[in-house]
Amino acid sequence: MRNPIYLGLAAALIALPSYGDDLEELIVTARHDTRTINVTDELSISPDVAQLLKKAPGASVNGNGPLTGIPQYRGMYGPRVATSMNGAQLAPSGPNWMDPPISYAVGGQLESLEIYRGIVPVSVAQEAIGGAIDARANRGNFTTGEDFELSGRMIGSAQTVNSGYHLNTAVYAGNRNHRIKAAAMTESGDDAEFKDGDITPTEYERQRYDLGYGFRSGDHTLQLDYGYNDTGDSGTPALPMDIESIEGDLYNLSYTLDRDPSGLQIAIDLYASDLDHRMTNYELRDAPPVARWRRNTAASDNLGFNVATTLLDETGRWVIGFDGFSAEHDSDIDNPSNPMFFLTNFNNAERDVYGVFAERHQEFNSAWRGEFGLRYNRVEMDAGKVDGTPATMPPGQMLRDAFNSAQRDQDDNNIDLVARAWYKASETTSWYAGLARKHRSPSYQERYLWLPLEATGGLADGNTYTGNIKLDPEVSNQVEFGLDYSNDSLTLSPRIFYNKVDDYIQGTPSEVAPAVMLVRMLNDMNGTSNPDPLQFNNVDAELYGFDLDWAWRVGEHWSMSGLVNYVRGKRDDTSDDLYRIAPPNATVRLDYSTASWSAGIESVMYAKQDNVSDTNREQETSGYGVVNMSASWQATPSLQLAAGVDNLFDRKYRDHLGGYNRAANEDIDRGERLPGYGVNAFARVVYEF
Ligand SMILES: [Cu+2]
Repeated sequence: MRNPIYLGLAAALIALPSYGDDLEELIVTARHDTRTINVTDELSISPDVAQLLKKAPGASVNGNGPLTGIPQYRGMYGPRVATSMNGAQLAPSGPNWMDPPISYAVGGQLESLEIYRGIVPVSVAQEAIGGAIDARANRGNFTTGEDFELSGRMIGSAQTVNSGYHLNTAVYAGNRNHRIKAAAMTESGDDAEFKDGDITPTEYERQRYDLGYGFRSGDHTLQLDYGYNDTGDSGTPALPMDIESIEGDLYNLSYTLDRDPSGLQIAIDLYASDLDHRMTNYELRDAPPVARWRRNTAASDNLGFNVATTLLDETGRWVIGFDGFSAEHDSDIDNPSNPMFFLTNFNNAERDVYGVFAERHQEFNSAWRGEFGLRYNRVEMDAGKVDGTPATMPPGQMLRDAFNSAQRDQDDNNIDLVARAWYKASETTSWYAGLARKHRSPSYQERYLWLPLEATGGLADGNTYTGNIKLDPEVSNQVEFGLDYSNDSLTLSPRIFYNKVDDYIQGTPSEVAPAVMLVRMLNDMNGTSNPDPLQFNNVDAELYGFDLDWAWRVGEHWSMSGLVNYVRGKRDDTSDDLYRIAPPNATVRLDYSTASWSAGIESVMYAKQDNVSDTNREQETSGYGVVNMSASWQATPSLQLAAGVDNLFDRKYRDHLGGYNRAANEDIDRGERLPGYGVNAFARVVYEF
């Protein structure tokens, strides 16, 4: 098999600079079109970092369980939204994304969490037709002296809705050449409550350990990071199984050359992760009859690299680079009470992406600024042969034999284009327009799911699917316009967008006769009533809408802020709507702050969602509003105390993105949309030294 690490090393050597000292000193203000969520200020006690994204315009979260939030941005989610952590990509071990990439970011240790607004620059992510998220961990600081300086951060929080707690300690030591980090986190919670009972199973437990070492000499920095994730029994009531374990080793080696002031930067990342996962349908929820117990053991091995060079000149900068990411997936299903039963769900399903890009940031004059990007990606996929007990039945046998004799290796060549421009009309007002054409090749589930199952990357729609090896890549054609207004007291950033996606990958009623036959046969045998399966196919879709964030400072202590999000997703080839699209929503927040303490109250309002997908048998959801409040007090320069209440009025509501209940529960019917959490009082202590 190709080994991207060696390619990366070779590439790194080639990329080493032949810089001269004649580059002119020039200061260019980088103006990322991003929203940075200030992790220290945001008072989120959720164990799920994805929840923080709701503070950014256009972003929401598909929830399948307390640790499994899948970011949604302007109606797109899953592999359509790129996530990187310290420059590293990661393909979840769970075929249902029980461990979405962002779940490996540790909230209390983040230096920043950024979400790119709208069209994603080609330099930022390989495949990002729906957005990009970048999480950066705090690695500590180099200092100026010989002596090591010690610093650290301890966080403890607790909440009432699930008796959950979170403890996180990070210790940093650094001098001018070395920095060291050691961190540990533990968290757990019971089943969450809502007004009429408990949401089961939503218990969770997770530990995380991180070590980092950095070496700096002159302009050169070398950094080595290691993380170990250990998730235990954790519920996912919107999915057919619950997490028994997610164990992950994450490795990251990076080198940066930062030639300030000449303005040459080189960044090289080599990274890998080794993720193992197990889930069952009988441990955390009421078990089905023993014959239908299922245990799924899955793994993903990830390897990747990025090499990027930034070169400043008098009128802007070039960013040129290349990257590779390789993910390999295995998933096996068995029944511990029946050694005869086995099923190879995915065997060595491999997906490699190799990309090369060039991006130009150009300052035309004091008013006009542009960004132009070109990226070529080659996507290579393959999967090994499969088998399983269901293949002892004729339709299963037909599916297996068809899959095993098919040409499973598939290559795509994708060319992405981005053009964006900003016009600064005055000191307060800047206009923006963006155009892009971007591709996403199918996921391994979409291509290689051979037997009708619900292993869909967390769609959680209750349908079984089969893949389609011959799928074409999605082609997204995007256009967006916006305004950034900012004066002494008011900032306002509206955007409107239109995204036409040719060959959008969507489950459609299966025309694979043995797949339909098998589901019907199993219904007869088991007395179940599963609907006919879907198959992943290329259709056409469009998504459009607008989003806005605003902030208004009213006098010295008072401020108001808010978000407005609207997105509509439709099929273009038939009259159906797209599945699991966030309803229109708005947040309004009022804050009072002094130097040492602050308090805020916010109202979060969601409209009903009645634009739902018939194909996915999606249920409509009513609108609702929730009120949250919080306060924080900087007791001493090193000690911060905070407390708050979410869902103050214990409102019973259903989050349209929250999925349907799949576990027996006397308080919530099966198939009913899951309720949101009830009233939740929480407290947090942050101690920094
Ligand atoms: Cu899983």
